[in-house]
Amino acid sequence: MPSKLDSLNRWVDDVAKRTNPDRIHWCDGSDTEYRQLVDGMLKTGDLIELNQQTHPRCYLHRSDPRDVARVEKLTVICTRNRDDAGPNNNWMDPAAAHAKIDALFEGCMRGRTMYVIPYCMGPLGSPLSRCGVEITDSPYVVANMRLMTRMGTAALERIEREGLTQNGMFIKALHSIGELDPERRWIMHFPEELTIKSFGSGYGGNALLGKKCHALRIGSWQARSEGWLAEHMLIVGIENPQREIRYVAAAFPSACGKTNLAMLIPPEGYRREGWKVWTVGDDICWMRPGKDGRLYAINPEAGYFGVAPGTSKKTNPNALAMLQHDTIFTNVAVTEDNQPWWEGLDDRTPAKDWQGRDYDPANGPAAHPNSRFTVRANQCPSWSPEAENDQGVPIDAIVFGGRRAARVPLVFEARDWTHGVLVGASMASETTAAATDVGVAIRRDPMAMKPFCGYNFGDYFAHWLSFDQPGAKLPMVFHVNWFRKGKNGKFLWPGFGDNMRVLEWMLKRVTGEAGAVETPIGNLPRGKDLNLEGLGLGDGALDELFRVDNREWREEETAIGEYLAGYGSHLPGKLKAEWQRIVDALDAAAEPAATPERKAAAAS
Ligand code: OXD
Ligand code: MN
Repeated sequence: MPSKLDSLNRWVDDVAKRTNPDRIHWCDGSDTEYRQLVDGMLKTGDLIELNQQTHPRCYLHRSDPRDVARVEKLTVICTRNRDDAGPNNNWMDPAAAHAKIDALFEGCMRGRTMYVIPYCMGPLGSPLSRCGVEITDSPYVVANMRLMTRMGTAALERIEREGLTQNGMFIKALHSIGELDPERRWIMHFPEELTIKSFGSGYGGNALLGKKCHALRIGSWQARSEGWLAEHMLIVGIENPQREIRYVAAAFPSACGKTNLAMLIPPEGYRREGWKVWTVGDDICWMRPGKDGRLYAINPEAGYFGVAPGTSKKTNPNALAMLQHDTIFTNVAVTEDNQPWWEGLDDRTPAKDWQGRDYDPANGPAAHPNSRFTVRANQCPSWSPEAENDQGVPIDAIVFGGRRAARVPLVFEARDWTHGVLVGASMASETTAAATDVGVAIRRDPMAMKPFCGYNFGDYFAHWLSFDQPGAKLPMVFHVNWFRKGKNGKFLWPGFGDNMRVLEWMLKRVTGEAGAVETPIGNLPRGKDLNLEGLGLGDGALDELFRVDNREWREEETAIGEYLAGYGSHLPGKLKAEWQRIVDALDAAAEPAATPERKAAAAS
């Protein structure tokens, strides 16, 4: 038998009996194996070679056009008790769900190879890491898992060690692309059984099961029972001119700039002074309290599965640099000389669109709006070696944010942890192309976890609140909105590298070096608190960026209150009381707009 662990062998056997593959391949994670997989896919057309002079070992995958993003309506949490999944999730009874999806798996791998992928989420030696085994019939998934996780023999050894010695249990993650038929597609999670079953999609989070399914949905469930947090957050280290590095974790919904913030290059003046940014992770963060009361975080992933459109020399030069070699692109366009191309990259005209058709603007964007790159994390020039630290990195600030054209100021600070949890729970954002079926303009997306929390959000908020223990040294909590627009419909804030100015303020709040003014919704920087040198923002833009309109916010809080009430008896009383405190403060605020403090302070 290929593994020392009977339970693993038995599961692989059972799956093979059901799915009937021609061959079973246990993945070792070696370079040779990767090369063979790529060669095989080049032969079948699953991969297309890109220009090897400009982009060595870079390939393009064109997905089925009906399979281009996560599908939230087919994503299900299956728990014995419906209430445990909560109103934030689609729910199915586990027995009914197994029956439904097992019928689809019946004989589905006939003529195919079944790949067994042992993987570890997080550094191989870290006590914070967790392991799983994905079984799939897609070599594209195997190649992506190799870039995105620590996969192969070393992971299997850890799984065997844990399985044989402790009650350590690996996640069983079963996947088949089936026929890629959207009518025969499900992404099912059984957190009580540490099991995932996904059928009918080969795309991203639907198919690379270590990512959203394991590291977030099942991860959040495990995290609650074990006293940690599994979050949809980037992790970034900010080094100041004194060579001190402080770490920030930030939760933004999909396709709202987590990758760009994680790889930010500070503005010229900052670089001259010695500021540097270190990338630990761009999408997922697992955090747990250390002995000293601080939260320590690891990035469970080993690669980036990032959105390509919009990535350019201006928006994210680090990402562009890392995408020049050893990258798998999915659903991007290509230029005449076969280089990968997407909207926002540069002003070249592509030759073929994401479906391989001759480019015709009448067909829409050349690259699919949710086209992606998959690349090993350490290819990023700003990659932090601390990403391999078994103990994780200490987090000083947690940032929540959304894409909001109106109402929400550039940045504000929560007054304490409880308020911070409310700020996270109240998050909302305009929807993006990362999920195809959401269909609303602005949706509530608590902690950016709406599509990813594996249990009832009411219980999740309670879990967050529970970290506020005597002796805890919790991070400060902030909210940002890079996307506020002026009357002319243009973004007010330049974003990207200039977001460093906001990060600097946050970290100086942590150390007590920067000031702020209190408002009913939280503490805001005044003009003098933020380094805006060289930005050339007019007073009008500045005022609008920081404007807090109490009447608008009263409306916002009403909507938040209604949303939170949807969690009924699961909603923690403490969170409700905190919401009431903000509402009372807004009602008590005399003037309709709260900018006068800012103006007065800026003038002084
Ligand atoms: C992602 C997502 O792919 O959030 O990271 O959709
Ligand atoms: Mn994500």
